[in-house]
Amino acid sequence: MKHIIEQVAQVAGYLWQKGWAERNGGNISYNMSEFAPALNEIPAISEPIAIGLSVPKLAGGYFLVTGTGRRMRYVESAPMDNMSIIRILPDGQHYVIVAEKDIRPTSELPTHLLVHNFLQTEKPSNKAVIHTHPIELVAMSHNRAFLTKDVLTHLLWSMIPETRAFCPKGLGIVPYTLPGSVELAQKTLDELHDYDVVMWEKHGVVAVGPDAVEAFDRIDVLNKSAQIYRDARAMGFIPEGMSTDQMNELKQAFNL
Ligand code: 2HA
Ligand code: ZN
Repeated sequence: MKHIIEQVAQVAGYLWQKGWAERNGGNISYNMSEFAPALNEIPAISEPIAIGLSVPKLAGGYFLVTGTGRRMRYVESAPMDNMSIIRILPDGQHYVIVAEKDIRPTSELPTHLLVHNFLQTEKPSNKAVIHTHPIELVAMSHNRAFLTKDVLTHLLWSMIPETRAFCPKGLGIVPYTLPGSVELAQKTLDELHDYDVVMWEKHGVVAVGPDAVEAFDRIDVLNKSAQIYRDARAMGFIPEGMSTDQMNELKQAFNL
């Protein structure tokens, strides 16, 4: 458990260093249900709180979650003053806080839990969910032409071979939706069937991964491509991008 808390704290620090986590921007959650036997012994320190939606597959499960209004830079320096561990109650519609302090979870909890509910059976090796505000990717979501399905995916893949190799499913797109809403959670889930990273138009991204570092890296490779695109445009030309032949060669060589 200590290792997981340390790793989530480390990744919170990366988000701040990248400039992706202004004020309280962004949030991280991690599925800690494997530690249920030990965590079951801990009494609740909050009353039952409604999730606002139903996550039946998570009943009895545990999640490490960054706190609402908390800053990523302080999640790094004082992890358990800025995160808590929650237990999902048997009804799948309420949770209680069990550790360490009564810190209320992120405003994006509906998305985090609905995504974990999906991962539980569809992508069980993925335990971490990150939401953050990567500057260049968010900037690109202000161009309507990039919001058509897979236009941005192919552009980003073509900027540098690593992006396709390490984010082989590309980038899903969710049209602008109110932050923290159940509607945003549901639309995110729809995209996660096909992608591991999803863009929230004019807001940020959500990524899943086996752990917090892997989820972070999926965003980082996509944003690196966005930076290369931006820099080429800033140098005064439209980047050529890798050719279709080069992309196909890569796909075969890396079995993508
Ligand atoms: O945690 O980023 O989307 C603050 C946010 C909400
Ligand atoms: Zn956000």
